Amino acid sequence: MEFADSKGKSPSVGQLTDKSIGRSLHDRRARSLVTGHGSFTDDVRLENPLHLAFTRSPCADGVIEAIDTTEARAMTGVLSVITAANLGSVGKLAVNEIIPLSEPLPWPVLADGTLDAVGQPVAAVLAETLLQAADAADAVEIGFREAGSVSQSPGAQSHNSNFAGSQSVAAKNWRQGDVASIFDAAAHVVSVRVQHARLAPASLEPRSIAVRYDDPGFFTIWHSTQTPHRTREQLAAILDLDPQKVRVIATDVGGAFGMKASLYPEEVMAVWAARHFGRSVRWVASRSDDFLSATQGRGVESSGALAVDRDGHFLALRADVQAPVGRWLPNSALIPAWNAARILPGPYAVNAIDIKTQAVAQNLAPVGIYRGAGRPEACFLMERLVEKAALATGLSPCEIRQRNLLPQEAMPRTTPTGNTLDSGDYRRLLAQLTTGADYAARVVARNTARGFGRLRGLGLAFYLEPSGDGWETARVTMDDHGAVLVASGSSAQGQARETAYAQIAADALGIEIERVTVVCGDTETAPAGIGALASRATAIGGSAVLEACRKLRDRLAKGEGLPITVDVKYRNKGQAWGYGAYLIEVEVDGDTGEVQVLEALAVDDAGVVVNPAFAEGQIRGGFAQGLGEALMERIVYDDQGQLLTGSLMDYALPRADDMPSLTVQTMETASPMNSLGAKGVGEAGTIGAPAAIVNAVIDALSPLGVTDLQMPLTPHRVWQAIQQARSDSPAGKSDSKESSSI
Ligand code: SMO
Repeated sequence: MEFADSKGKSPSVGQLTDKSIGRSLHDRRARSLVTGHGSFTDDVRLENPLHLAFTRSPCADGVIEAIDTTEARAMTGVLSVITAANLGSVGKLAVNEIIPLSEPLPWPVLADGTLDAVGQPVAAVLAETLLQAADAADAVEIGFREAGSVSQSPGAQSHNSNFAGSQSVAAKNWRQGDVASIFDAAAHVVSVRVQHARLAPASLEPRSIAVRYDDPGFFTIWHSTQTPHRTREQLAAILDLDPQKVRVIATDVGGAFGMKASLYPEEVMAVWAARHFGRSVRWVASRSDDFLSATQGRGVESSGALAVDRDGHFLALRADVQAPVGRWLPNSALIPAWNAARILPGPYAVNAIDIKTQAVAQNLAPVGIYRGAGRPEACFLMERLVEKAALATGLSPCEIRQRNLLPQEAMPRTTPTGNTLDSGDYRRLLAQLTTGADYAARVVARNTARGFGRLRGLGLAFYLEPSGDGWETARVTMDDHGAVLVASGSSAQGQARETAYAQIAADALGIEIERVTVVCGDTETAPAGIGALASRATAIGGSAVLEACRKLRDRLAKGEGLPITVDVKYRNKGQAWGYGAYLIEVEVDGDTGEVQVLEALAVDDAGVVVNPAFAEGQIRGGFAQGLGEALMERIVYDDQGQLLTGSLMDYALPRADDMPSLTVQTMETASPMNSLGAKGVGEAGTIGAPAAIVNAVIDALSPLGVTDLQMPLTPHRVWQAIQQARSDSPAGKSDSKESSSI
């Protein structure tokens, strides 16, 4: 179809048949970002802003007796010091009660009467410069008495952690089948207990907010967030603002990983102060601020048992998941507890289950979603059980998985926890991995290495990655000249959304991609939407773009003149379940306990892939974070709830040279749950890598009799396990250190 534009040219639609979906086009934003021309929240210029700094709680569980702000108030440049006493009444952050809360927790912007965690904001200092604010925050004195014993931290302690003294705030139980009888009669029962360390999401850009105040009562807020519309809605609710007078802009966001999908007390304080003083306000977290008071991930402790028949078929699963939350709940605080349980029994055909989960409050930093958000925990528990079942039955790790993976004919499959696995061919994907990787030859090579006394191991893991459920918006406008503007309610933090959505729009409209501009992340220019989290932005947000473009094309075909704007609120039919399998080859140094990941191979099915390079980037980035969890990352508190890993000198993040060779392959089965057919891929590597790596290391140490290890597999832990195994087992003793090294 053709129509004349004002210059007399004819912008055409539907002419282009070359597909842009499926091509690895360059990220439109990449050049700016890698050359330092990005614009992050801290780059935003504010006129004469106040700077905000916080005095934080030195105690994990205390009663405030007095807060002395006299000295701080008298310091140069200080405008004000705010405590709970002069804050007035402030609302509370909304929590997604995916599991109903039995025990709502308070949400103080500043500590009110009690100290609930080390690092909790207690007093807010507003000053003319950041340094003045920080100095004055140091001068505020908090008088308090300790209130009692600190809840033990699951995952935070190195050994013997438990939930004693912690408070359950939400719980759920799924049951199906006569689990007890099946366990009684089973040929084999294997069990495992897992402690996930608490992890720091550690985005390159810490939390940041810049608030511009304009009379009368207008706020323009730059916020480093995954969910700008949520920020606006929640700020309006908490501070009783008119949402029409609040504009939230997520400019470039330097990583988020779930940690920036919720609003923080510090950020609410910044907006409160802008209103109170009628001035612009800026707050930027330091790295220490983020370690202390940003949401952390994982920390889940779980135990599970699997009943297996003589032929290696899985019969029944028992699981008990305990997921920590802090003393205040971010929006998605209950998601990890839910995901870590409801995704079980994973990709396997198990019909009888008894799965319990609970969220447990602790006097430590808040816990929220972190890349994977319960998915890695579910995968890890199941894949450790599968590995033990292989040993118990004498089947190979490949064979036992093939025997129990749901066959393609079983799709769609309603799982015993009530989820619908939408599509996929799990068995073919695993076969593609093991064939492509020449698994059989690697087993021979491993056994040969073992013959020389080397600790070589192979590890497999099969993971599921449910993407989010619900709706997202898109507004697509074609102007008089045929130029297309796509405004998405989703947002982005480095996923190259602008390019991927342009690819979708170009294909749907049959036009050159250069004609498409994509904007998102600004509540004024984008329709109200959800954001970039839960592996949902391509599957749901991309489908919204697709549907809007299809409607626009239909209206053009019916002869409507330009400009045309189409608004779509797209709702998916259900979650799209991405999945994949990872194979890891490791060698452990028996003298030092150091783990070397020799090679990693991945096959992922993310459904329809819009841009293979972006999908691969997500898999590699996710893998790096999964490697970090498996080998080195751990938040540590002492038994008084004092943070011992408060800097990047103490908290080990993986570096480029820690990454092994990673071969990424994909398989593509379109999801029937959304228009695009896409599944999630942003969390893939983070979910699959830890289980595969730990399985490989335990396999490497299996000749010594090692059967369990808790992450992170630091050289110290692995060395201890080796020493323990050698002193425990008669075989280990005869296999002397000398003969097994070199
Ligand atoms: S952990 Mo994600 O950003 O839902």
